[in-house]
Amino acid sequence: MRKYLVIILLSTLYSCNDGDVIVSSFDFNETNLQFCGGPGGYLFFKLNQAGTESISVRLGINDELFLQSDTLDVVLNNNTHYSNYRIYSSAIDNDYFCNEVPPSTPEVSTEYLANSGIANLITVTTLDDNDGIDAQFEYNQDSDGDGLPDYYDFDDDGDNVPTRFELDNLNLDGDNNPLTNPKDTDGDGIPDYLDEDDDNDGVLTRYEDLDGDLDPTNDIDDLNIGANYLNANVSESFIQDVYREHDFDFTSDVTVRLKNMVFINGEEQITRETINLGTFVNINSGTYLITPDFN
Ligand SMILES: [Ca+2]
Ligand SMILES: [Ca+2]
Ligand SMILES: [Ca+2]
Ligand SMILES: [Ca+2]
Repeated sequence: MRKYLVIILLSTLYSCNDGDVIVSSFDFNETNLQFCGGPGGYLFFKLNQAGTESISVRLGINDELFLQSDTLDVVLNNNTHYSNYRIYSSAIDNDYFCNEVPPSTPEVSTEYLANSGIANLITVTTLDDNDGIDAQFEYNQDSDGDGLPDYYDFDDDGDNVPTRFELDNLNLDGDNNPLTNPKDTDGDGIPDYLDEDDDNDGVLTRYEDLDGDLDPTNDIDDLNIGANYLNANVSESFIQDVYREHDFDFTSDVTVRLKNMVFINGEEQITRETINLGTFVNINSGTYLITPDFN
C-alpha cells in the first residue's frame, strides 16, 4: 500500500495554480485537532503545519454530543456525514473552517472526498461536585447509597446539608484546607459530611427540617448554638425521606480517529487504515441537575 501511496503523492506533488507550486504532504501529525459547530453539524478539522492542506470531517448529528463518557462510530456516507482532504492555493488559518460562509480565497486546488470510512469518537467525561473534597479521595464509594458516587455527590451523607457546609469551612485549623480536620460536631469520630445525625441527638439531620424546605441549615431555634441539626438540645423530628436537588459539573474531551478511509479525487485514491486526528479538550461542559430517588 505504501508504494501505491507514494505514486499517488508524486502525482499530486506538483500541480500548478496561478504559477504556484503546490506541495502536498498528507501529514497532520504536528498540529492540533480543531473543532467548531454543534448539534446539526459537528466539524472537526486539522491543517498541516504549512496550513496548505486540511483534513476535515463533518457529522450531521442533531443530538447534543459529549455529555458523558462514550464511544461513537459514525459511518461516513458522503452526504450527512462526510470527510475530505483538501489542498489550497495558499495557506489558510483555523478561521477558514468556522466561517458561516466559506471564504472564496485561498482556493481549494485539489479535493479528495471520502467515499467510505468511519469516524470514531471517544468521549471521556469528568464529573465533579465541587464539594471541597478532591475527587481522587471520593472514588469508589457511595456513602449514602443514593446512586451517586461520592465524587459527584455534593451531599455525601444524604442529610440534605451539602458536603461543602460540613467540612472545616470556618477554617478553624487555619490551614485553608476544608478537608483536613473536617467538622465533627458530636465528636463521634465520623466527620459531619459523612454523619447523618450530626449532633447525635437521635434525630437524623435530614429530619431536623422544621419548615420542610429540604434545607436543615435554616431551621434555628437557638441562634447562639446554630441550626437545630447541630443542636443536641433540640430534637424535634419531621420525617423528610426526600433528597434535595443535586448538581454536579461535567467536562468532556473527545479523541477522534478516522478508520478505513478511502479518499477519492477522480482516478486518484488515498487509503488509510487509521488517521488519528487527536484530542479536543473541553469540547463540552456544563452542569447536571438531578434529584436522586430515595430508597
Ligand atoms: Ca451518594
Ligand atoms: Ca462528594
Ligand atoms: Ca452530616
Ligand atoms: Ca438537633
